Amino acid sequence: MGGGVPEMESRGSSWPGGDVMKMIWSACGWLGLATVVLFCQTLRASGAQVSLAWDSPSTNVDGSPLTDLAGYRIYYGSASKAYQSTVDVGTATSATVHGLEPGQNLYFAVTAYNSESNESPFSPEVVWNSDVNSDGIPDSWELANFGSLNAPNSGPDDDFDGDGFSNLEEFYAGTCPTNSADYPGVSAASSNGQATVSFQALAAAGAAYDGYQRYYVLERADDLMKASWTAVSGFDNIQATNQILTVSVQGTSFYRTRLWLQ
Ligand SMILES: [Ca+2]
Ligand SMILES: [Ca+2]
Ligand SMILES: [Ca+2]
Repeated sequence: MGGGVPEMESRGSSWPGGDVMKMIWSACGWLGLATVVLFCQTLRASGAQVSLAWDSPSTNVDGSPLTDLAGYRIYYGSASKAYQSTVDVGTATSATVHGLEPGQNLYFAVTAYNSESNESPFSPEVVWNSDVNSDGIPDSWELANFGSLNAPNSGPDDDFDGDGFSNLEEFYAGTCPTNSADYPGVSAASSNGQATVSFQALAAAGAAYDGYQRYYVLERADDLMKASWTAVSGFDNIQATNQILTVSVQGTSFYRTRLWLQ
């Protein structure tokens, strides 16, 4: 009956995994700041590879210095927060994962562990939108719309359906690249003497947009020759949820939308 045994039992029964909790909250405080980033992806013969980097935690939850950090583990898989693979990278704060398959998005998170093998919870998740042919368009979008990654006229600068918008622009806009009647734009209407301009803010939906939201700004110019476009008040930085946005028009003016993913 050594003196240390009751102490261990006591800690175990009153606060299971007490040291784990310290690591948990420490990691939340440091890895919780979206500090895990994908910083490059490249293509190799064996498939794609993805590099990740993260900041190291430096304190415990109680504010004391974290002095027994022993390493990190990368977790990843094809479904969010259901990771099938693990890589122990030691104390390195960056790592590269190889051999990824085209068309399959992968979700990554990192944990930290200490010298007692206590492990933090997962960091915020980052998504790798598979782009093994490095054309700037997620492979899942290419496969869904063109059937393969190298179909004729499926490149980012091509305009497969001839609607005036490139495939890359249609990816950003969320319109169909194989339907010439579906393209980004605004429409004008008039009712009871009041002219309006409207457009639909298409939500970023589907695997190709994992981790991204689509935003819009509606801009107006009174004189196209001067090309001085300004955002319409109340129609800037609009997060898209498939809502239809309408603005009343006074006099002669010109409208356009700009959109982006972030
Ligand atoms: Ca691609
Ligand atoms: Ca097009
Ligand atoms: Ca189209």
